Amino acid sequence: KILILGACGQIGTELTLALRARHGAEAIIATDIREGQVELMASGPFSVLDATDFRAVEKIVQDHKVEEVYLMAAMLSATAEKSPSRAWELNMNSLFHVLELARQQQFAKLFWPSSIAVFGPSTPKDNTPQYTVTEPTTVYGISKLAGEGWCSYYHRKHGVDVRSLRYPGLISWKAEPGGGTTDYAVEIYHEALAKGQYECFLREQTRLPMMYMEDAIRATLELMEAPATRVTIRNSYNLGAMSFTPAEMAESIREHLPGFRIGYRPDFRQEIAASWPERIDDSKAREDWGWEPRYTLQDTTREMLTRLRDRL
Ligand code: VAH
Repeated sequence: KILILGACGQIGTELTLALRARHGAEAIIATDIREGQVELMASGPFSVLDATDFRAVEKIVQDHKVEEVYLMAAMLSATAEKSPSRAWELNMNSLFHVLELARQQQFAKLFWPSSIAVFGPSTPKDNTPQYTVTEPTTVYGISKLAGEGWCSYYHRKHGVDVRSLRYPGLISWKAEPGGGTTDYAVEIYHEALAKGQYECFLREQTRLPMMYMEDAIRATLELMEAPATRVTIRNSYNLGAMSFTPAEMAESIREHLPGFRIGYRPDFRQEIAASWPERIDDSKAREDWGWEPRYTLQDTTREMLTRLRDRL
């Protein structure tokens, strides 16, 4: 059985659906602090579960004889800046609980998402290497960097098979993103279809590493299914696909909606975005377990506009 904590989030929703397609609905125990969107809730068993409640997580692991855990519950960068202590508690205590259960051999394999947010202003921004300076300036980035250290520690000291990816900004249509700095890259499609225009909260030329959700889900499953001997990085793998600015994104939308207009009104999230890399070097993921992205910005824009139109 596979347990997903945070199954109703932007990644959790699609991860749950992909794992259910692969292993069967009953093999996946989906949990979150509250219910999620319709398709997810109709796809198989769901339980309300607080990922920071050790006894509750332990009980569900034991009751269902869970062998694998995906901890997708977290507070993202923008929201975390407004609630630092709650962000730290959610992001760290949930991780400690599952690392401890894995150390006690109550389950065998753990996935935990990190982020390009572990990099800061002192990190080289172009082709950011796997090994480089990591001085995050956001609450979220600090928690993700600390979490990477604990994952590596539990692997080295206790042999825990924990695997992690430094996701770039993720673009998806099935579930809304929640409180991220890269969420502009999702909102823009909704607004382009609804209003023909979008007011972006980042600057026109802010270049960020991004990825379409299909690629992110495939990377997660490929990493988790790789032989343990191929997984040589046990803090977290750099993972990349594309990099673009809001201006370039608007251009790709105008290929489908010629009249689309974009305006810029940077807010506090601009400072967060400006502290992150522009392009990621993910050669270690490519060497170790054969990572290869498939979606470009053009593919992403075509997919997003088509799917959102069909849903409207
Ligand atoms: C955020 N989507 O914006 C997340 C992610 C790299 C960005 O960590 O906080």
